[in-house]
Amino acid sequence: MQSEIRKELLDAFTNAGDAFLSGQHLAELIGCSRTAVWKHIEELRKEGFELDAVRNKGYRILKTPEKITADEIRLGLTTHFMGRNIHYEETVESTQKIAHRMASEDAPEGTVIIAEEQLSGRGRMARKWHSPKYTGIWMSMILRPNIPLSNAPQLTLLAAVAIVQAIEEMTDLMPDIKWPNDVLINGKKVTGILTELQAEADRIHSIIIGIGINVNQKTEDFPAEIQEIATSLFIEQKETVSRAELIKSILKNFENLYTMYLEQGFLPIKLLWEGYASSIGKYIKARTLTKTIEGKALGITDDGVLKLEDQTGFIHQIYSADIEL
Ligand code: BT5
Repeated sequence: MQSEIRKELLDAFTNAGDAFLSGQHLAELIGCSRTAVWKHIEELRKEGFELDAVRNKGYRILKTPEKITADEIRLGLTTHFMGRNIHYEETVESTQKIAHRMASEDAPEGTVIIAEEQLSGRGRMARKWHSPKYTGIWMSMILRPNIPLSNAPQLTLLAAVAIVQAIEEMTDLMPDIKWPNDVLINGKKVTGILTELQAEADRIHSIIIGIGINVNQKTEDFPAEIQEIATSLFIEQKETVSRAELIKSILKNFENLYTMYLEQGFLPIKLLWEGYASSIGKYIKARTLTKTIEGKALGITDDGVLKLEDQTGFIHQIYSADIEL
C-alpha cells in the first residue's frame, strides 16, 4: 500500500512535467490523506530528490538523486510493463541470481532488477563481469514470451538493438553491435548482454536478460586486464550520462521492439540489427567451444544464427561463439 502511494505520486509528477501539484490535489488523485502525501514527499527528499515547495501552489521535482533509485526510474517512465515492477538493491552478488529467484516466484513480465554494484557479476561461460559501484548499469529483466526455446537467442539481439537506440538517444555516439552479445564504441566493449532461461521440455518459463553497461567509468576504473578492450560512455562522450535516464530509454525501446517482435516475429528486428552490426561483410574469427573458424560473416539467419563462409565456400551456422574482428 505504501509503495502504491509512492508509485502513484511519481506517476502524478511524471504527468505534471514542470507544473506544481498541490498536496490537496495529490491526496485526492491518489486517494490518501494529505499527511500521507507529505510523508512520501519527505522520503523522496531523504533519497536525494530536490523538491520545490511553494505555498498555495504545491510541489514540483527539481532534481533527481545521483544514486539510481527505483523512484527515480519510475519518474518519467512511460512503459506499460517494462520496469513497472522494479527491484533495486545497492550491493548484490549478481542481478541475474536475484532475477532467477524472482522469476521462479512468479514475478510479472517486465520485472527489472537493478543494483549499484555487483560483487560477482557474470558474463557468458562463467566469465567475470566487472561492475563497480555507482558507475554503470547492472540490471536483469524478466520476460515470459510464448516462443519456442530455440528462438530465445533472438532476444539477445533485440536487447542489443534497444541498447544502441537508447545510447543514440542520450549521446552523440554511434555504437556497433558485435554478434551475438556485445555493443562496441570505437571497437571497445561498452555493453555485454547475458541471456539465460528457465524452461521445462520445450516450454519457456522465463527468459532473463542481463545487461551490463559501462556508463561513467574512467579508464583507470577498469581493471588492467580489460583497460584495452573496455570503454564507457563517459570515456567516449567526455560527459557524464544519467544512468536513470538511460535505463528508462532502454526500457522504452525494449518494450517497443519486444511488442513488435511478439506481433510480427523476428524479421523487423533482424533488419534493424543488421543496420547496426559492424561485423557483417567482414572477415572474422569465430571461436566456438570446440573449434575456431575463420571466414566472412555473411549475416544472420531469420533465427538469429550467424552465417560464416570459410575459404572453401562452406557456410557455417554459428549458434554460440566469441568473435574476433
Ligand atoms: C558478457 O559476457 O558480455 C555478458 C555480461 C553481462 C553482465 C550483466 S550485468 C547485469 C547482469 N548480472 C550479471 O551478473 N551479469 C549481467 P561475455 O561475452 O562472456 O564477456 C565477458 C568478458 O568481458 C570478460 O571475460 C572480460 O574480458 C570482459 N569484461 C568484463 N567486465 C567488463 C566490463 N565492465 N566492460 C567491458 N568488458 C568487460
